[in-house]
Amino acid sequence: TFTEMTSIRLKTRKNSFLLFRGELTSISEGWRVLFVFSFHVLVLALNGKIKEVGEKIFASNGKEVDFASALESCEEAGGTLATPMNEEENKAILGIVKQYNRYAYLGIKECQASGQFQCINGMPLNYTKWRKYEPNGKGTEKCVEMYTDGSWNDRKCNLRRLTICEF
Ligand SMILES: [Ca+2]
Repeated sequence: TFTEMTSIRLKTRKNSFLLFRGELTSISEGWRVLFVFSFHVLVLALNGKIKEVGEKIFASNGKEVDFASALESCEEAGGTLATPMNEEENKAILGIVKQYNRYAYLGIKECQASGQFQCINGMPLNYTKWRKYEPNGKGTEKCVEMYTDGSWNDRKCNLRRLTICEF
């Protein structure tokens, strides 16, 4: 038998998704059961404010809040803060930033001491899009915002920035 954590997304109708998260376990040959731990309906009828890239969906609730609140609202919805892992994902997030014309916090934070930035899930940053001369906070700017040209800036975490989640 095997068990893996998974999430299954069903697109129900235009701009609406059902998101199941749980444990996929094989019970006998050819049969698997999904034990669902969480279930969310993402009803995002927002006229193109959802972007699908590969396995990810990016979406905004349009709210501007500090980093901790943005992360919390994404997690409550069954996702996390948008974290671009490549140019294509960065462009998709940028599309939302441009629609709202607001800077957005990304799911990236500076480590406690090292001056290194990493994804909020602890994964290393293999893709970055720093604006010239950034990051420049030298430990005083622990969060990362996306500008309206798609480039990144390390920034304090207590500002109000557009919430963009990934699912
Ligand atoms: Ca900076």
